[in-house]
Amino acid sequence: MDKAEIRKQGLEAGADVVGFAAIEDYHSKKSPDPKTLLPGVRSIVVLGYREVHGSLESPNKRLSMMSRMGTMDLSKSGVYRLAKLIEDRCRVNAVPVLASYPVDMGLPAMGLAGDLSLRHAAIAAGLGVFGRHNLVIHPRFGTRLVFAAVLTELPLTSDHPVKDELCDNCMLCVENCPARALDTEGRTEDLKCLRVSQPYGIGGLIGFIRKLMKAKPEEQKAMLVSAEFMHLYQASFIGFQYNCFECMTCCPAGLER
Ligand code: B12
Ligand code: SF4
Ligand code: SF4
Repeated sequence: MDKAEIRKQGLEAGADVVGFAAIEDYHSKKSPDPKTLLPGVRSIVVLGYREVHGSLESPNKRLSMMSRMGTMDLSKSGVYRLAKLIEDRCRVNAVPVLASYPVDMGLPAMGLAGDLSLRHAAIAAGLGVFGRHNLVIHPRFGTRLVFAAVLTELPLTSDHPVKDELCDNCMLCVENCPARALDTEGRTEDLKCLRVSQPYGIGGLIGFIRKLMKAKPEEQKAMLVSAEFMHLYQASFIGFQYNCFECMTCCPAGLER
């Protein structure tokens, strides 16, 4: 399979964009060496799936999250399908990398670094550039792309990098971030973002358990039927719940609709 055929198959599997990076062009200082994921790795196929605009912009953030999960499911089946096709047709190994979780929850990453940095992979694969919000902006789909990837042993060349500065520093993302997590250029303050964007994530769970342990028996009974506990329960089986998508929705850069 050549790049054109892999791209065609990726698009047929539901991706909106497909890009290629030779492994030498992928640089992410804080991420593991890709050889620890696939010893013979030579290239990365990056697939971008656009978010559903109506859901992303919905005032009901449950619908935005639902749409994110649907988009991630689509990307999951896309990368598994493509990886198997590459293995069958080219007789090389391939490794799908999912859009988000699972990630290493142990030290030092503690859930804050993926096995492959999909933003750095997307940039190396010619799918966009970093914006002031530290997310990748695509020339057509803007910030509204979810990425997933397939590592392969095929010697594929990188696509041309995006040369344009798509972010014009309008600062809308910084001003609209409810957590003020983007105030420092080139750095997202992870914990500030997490507290607002995932109120029912690990931080919320630890806070709830601490309060529960200190509460009197009657208060404990009430806490276990509270909305807070119900949200935590739901997060425990759906995986995670983002409540904030502001930096994605407010960014006008590159967005063609
Ligand atoms: C852990 C994680 C987080 C952590 C952040 C940890 C971190 N510092 O990266 C938290 C929970 C805070 C988070 C938040 C969000 N995330 Co997140 N997250 C991830 C995940 C799973 C791993 C990221 C990782 O490995 N980071 C570690 C290393 C690579 O980070 P780093 O080297 O420190 O780089 C950081 C900075 O240094 C800076 N940076 C690095 N190099 C350069 C160069 C330039 C020029 C600039 C300007 C900046 C810059 O960018 C990074 C942001 O802090 C990825 C999926 C994946 N496997 O890649 C998704 C991912 C990055 N998240 C994504 C999204 C959309 C979000 C949120 C909008 C949440 C939401 N509602 O969806 C927010 C946005 C926060 C923001 N504006 O930065 C998307 C980004 C898509 C895109 N178009 O870019 C990804 C790729 C998921 C996906 N499959 O699409 N996320
Ligand atoms: S909202 Fe404005 S400043 Fe932020 S990334 Fe987009 S174009 Fe750049
Ligand atoms: S997801 Fe929300 S809280 Fe996190 S950086 Fe983006 S706007 Fe800020």
